[in-house]
Amino acid sequence: MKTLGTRNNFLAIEPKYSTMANARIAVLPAPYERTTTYGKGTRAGPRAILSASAFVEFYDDEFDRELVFDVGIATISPIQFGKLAGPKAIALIRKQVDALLEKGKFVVTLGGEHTISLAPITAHLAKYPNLSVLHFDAHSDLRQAYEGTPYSHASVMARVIEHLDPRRLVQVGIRAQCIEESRLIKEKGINTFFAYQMYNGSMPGWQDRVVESLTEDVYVSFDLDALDPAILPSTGTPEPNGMFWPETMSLLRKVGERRRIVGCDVVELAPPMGPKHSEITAAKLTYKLMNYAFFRRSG
Ligand SMILES: [Mn+2]
Repeated sequence: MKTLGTRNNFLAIEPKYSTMANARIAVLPAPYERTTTYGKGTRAGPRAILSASAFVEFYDDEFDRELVFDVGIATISPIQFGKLAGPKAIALIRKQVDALLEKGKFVVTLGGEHTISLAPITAHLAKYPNLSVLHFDAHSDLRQAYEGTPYSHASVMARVIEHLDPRRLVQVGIRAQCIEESRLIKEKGINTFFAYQMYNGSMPGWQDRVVESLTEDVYVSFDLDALDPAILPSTGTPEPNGMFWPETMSLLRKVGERRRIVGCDVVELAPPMGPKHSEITAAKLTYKLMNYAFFRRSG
């Protein structure tokens, strides 16, 4: 598998820490965009995260650690989708994630639209049967189909629960959905933490309740529109009443402390939709996710 060099890879890392042989973490850019609805541009998301990551510090103050030099991070060449769409595109990503998992890598997939998450989630589920999915999003993404396709960014979690016990899907930051999605959440016992509950005081200790809802092995699927548009405006479908940085970090820290994060994705950055600081925030979030995942591990 081809990897990107220092000038283009995640964090702009020299080869000593960024070749496949030297890296425990693999970043897989999947610039797939077919079904975005409001704002376009998620196909430029992975490249923008990689470019911005050159300005993220190697050193993490919270952990007093330069994770990149402890474990190494390789960035795979972006997947070329050509005309592939829907299940064929998902299969292409799945093949790459499977190959990386087989090599023992911790895989971080960068979208692209949220549809891509189906591939790494099912790949991790095959390796970790006890998996639960921690899904950060403004939207529950549980529509059976959207604008005629079941492989839509608005339907990705409806596809996921065809493979995963719906009670093992834990959603946070949710604040925009249709009534059918709301009914499905109740009917299937999906663990959805709505933004209004997180913020109106009706659910004290919601962060601990999120962690308690998770099994030991956790996959984190992070749609960047979970964050408030004030801190990350560049997404295809921004929604008010989103999550802010400190609570996002403290929740991820709790998950890293009490569970095992086995893989993650960061999706839905749409650079043309807003200012540059979104890109830095997305890149920093991606590195923080790695730090929380390796919280209890030396390598
Ligand atoms: Mn979303």
